[in-house]
Amino acid sequence: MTKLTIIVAATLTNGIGQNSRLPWRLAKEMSYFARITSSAPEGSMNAVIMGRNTWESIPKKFRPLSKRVNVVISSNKQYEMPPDTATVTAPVFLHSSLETALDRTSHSEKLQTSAHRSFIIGGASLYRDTLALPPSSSSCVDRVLLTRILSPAFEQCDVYMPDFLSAASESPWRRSTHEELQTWAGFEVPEGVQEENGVQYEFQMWTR
Ligand code: FOL
Repeated sequence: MTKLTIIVAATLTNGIGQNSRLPWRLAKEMSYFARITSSAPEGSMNAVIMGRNTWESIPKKFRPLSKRVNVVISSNKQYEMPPDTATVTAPVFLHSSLETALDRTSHSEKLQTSAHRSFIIGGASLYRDTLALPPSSSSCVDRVLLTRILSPAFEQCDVYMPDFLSAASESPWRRSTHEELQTWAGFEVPEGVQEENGVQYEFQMWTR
């Protein structure tokens, strides 16, 4: 049973992107993303699983995301990783479907051991596909690390994540306490409304 954690920053109307990039620039929020997805016990690594558009949206100097196993999904069998990936700073795997990606991430030959934690880092279609995995299947999303962007509204977003909190689900989502979030993260996470560049947001964790 592979447990998957979605990590996402989304507005109150679930906006996550605009013109193939993040609608905001929040340095501390991005450090939280980097720290939580990179934190793994000595000798192990987490996996960051993403769709092809998300891979291409990561600035070249940051991809592959360091200290994490990068798993990219593209149904286009001709898709080749951009050549800048030759600078092998972190392992990168390309898969043509979510099923094979999850399969290999949970018991990979190449990885030697399985990933410590597996994070789904977007985008919208990968969030949708993974949220739809039934709880009975071999992999399932049981946790969402949601950074809720409270204001401004960012109405110009052109990509939205599914409204997982309102969608009918066999098991309801419950918001963790801030203490539970910190315990799972393994480090101190700022509590309450944060502000950067005039943008207000809050770190939340939801489980089911
Ligand atoms: N989740 C949250 N909470 N915030 C995000 O910004 C976010 N972004 C994505 C997925 N989940 C998210 C997808 N987009 C980088 C860039 C875009 C991106 C994900 C990661 C990136 O460059 N990350 C670097 C940090 C660079 C820095 O410190 O500025 C990394 O090492 O993780």
